Amino acid sequence: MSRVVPLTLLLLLGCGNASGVLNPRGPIAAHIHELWWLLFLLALLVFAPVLALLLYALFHSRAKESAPRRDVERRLVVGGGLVMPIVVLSAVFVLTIRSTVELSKQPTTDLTIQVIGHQWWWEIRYVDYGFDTANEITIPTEKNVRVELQTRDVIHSFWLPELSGKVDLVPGHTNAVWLNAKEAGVYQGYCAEFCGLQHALMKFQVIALRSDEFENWARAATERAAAS
Ligand SMILES: [Cu+2]
Repeated sequence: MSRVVPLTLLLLLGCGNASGVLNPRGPIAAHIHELWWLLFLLALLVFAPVLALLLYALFHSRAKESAPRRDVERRLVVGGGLVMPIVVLSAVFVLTIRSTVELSKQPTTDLTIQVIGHQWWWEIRYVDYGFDTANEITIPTEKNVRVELQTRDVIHSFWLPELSGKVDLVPGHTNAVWLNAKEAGVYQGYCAEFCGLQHALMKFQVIALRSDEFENWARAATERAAAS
């Protein structure tokens, strides 16, 4: 018991970064959240019977060989070893393909932002306005924001759990992810690919502002950039 409490606390602390996955605040994250629950339930469908059989085997001594027993064993092998994997893996395959198709659809773009990964920070370029920031991405709510992802050194991964899935930044290649925040607020983002000694510190924030507030902010930032 003395070890259970610290271990449980350690596991819960490990969930800190992933909390946003279970709290989606945009359409892409909501879709991933739904897929996560479906896969979890399918995994439970396999795990629960296996655990039940394991407990049964632990607490019941081996019975003598008999024709009815062999019949039960045959049914277990065919049902658990053939039918169930086919049903579960087919369901996982269909769900995965459905999500891949859904998430690869490209919505109309209201705003384009370039994000460039560096060891160990994020360069943000507002190409529609002509100014840059670092480690902080400001977006308008209820708009489709296309984020173009590049890297200047190694592979990084852009992960904003409450709004989108993970997308890698690959040298010599441009990937893209769409953000659409339903509510104004601050969303925490992470690099999800080990990229060197300070990888764990490579975080960023997305600040979602109402459209009119975003336009005021962008105008002021453009003026500051022009004056400097
Ligand atoms: Cu990293």
